[in-house]
Amino acid sequence: MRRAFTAACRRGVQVRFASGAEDRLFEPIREAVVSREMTTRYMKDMYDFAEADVIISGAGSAGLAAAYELSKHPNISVAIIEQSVAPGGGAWLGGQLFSAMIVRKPAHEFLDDVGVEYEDRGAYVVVKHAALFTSTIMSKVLAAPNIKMFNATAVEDFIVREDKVAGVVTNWSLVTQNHDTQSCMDPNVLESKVVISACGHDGPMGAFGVKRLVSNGMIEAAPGMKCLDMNTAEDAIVNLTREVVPGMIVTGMEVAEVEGAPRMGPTFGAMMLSGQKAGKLAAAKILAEQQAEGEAQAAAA
Ligand code: AHZ
Repeated sequence: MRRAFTAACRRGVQVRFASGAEDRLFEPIREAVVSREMTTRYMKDMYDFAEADVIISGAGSAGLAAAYELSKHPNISVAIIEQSVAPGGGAWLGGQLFSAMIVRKPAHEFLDDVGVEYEDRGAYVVVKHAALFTSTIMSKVLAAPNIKMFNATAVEDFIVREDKVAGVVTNWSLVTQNHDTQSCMDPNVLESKVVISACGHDGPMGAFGVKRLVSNGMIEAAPGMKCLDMNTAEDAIVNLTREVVPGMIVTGMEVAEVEGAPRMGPTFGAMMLSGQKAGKLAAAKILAEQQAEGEAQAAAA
């Protein structure tokens, strides 16, 4: 049976590849090896990132922009937690599921930095497909040695100590989605010095971070995004990107939710510059802490 299958496979092969073996294209491998390669790496990542410098919740355009900024700091460890199997949030398409991504200046400088081509239209630029931006920034973020993305994993809650956000509580997204149908399925935890919440506007999973701050009594309200006004919205989102409570910076459309700012609809510059600002704020905090720790160690020596 197996020999017949192998012969059929050989008959079906049209192209010769370099490996040279007569009866196969691919180098041999044991299934257990594949399993161990995946599981040991994943478990080591979970072990290493149980304490991260920065945790980014949500890998849409704002979360990825924050991660890209932090990729410039190899000594800052960054875990991205994305509830979806496919990271990227709403940035795979422009507005109303059209392809082009409109980016108002000066956010074209961020595109220059990431290396995304665009058509210059004066006050704004156009990326020919939003997926070009998202795939390019994601490839750079994922290749950065200091960054690990855990996708298909949801932030379900926060670690809060002395009124400071000190990490996230996570679960496999499929588990998170089934808390109502199963008895208690306890979560995992990752500690961090800073959490960047980039969960997008309200929706089935959106605005999770600020909604949890409200329900935990750490902020009074998240009034929700106001109606669309591109010109007001984009400046507001970037200007209001800040550490909302100690240990948690909010970026992207989640800023509109917590501040009651207008939405901008299908223009993405504010997501890029808000994410970049969140990354810079987080980096400044961590680098200051690292410097203080270094000085304390030097003084003790
Ligand atoms: O899956 C979500 C998405 O990828 C993820 N996310 C949400 N809740 C999560 C949770 N744990 C882990 N609890 C979670 N991940 O967060 C990501 C949010 O991406 P997004 O594209 O929705 O938000 P953004 O703020 O990066 O970009 C918004 C883009 C918009 S919406 C808009 C408008 O409606 O007017 N305009 C723009 C430019």
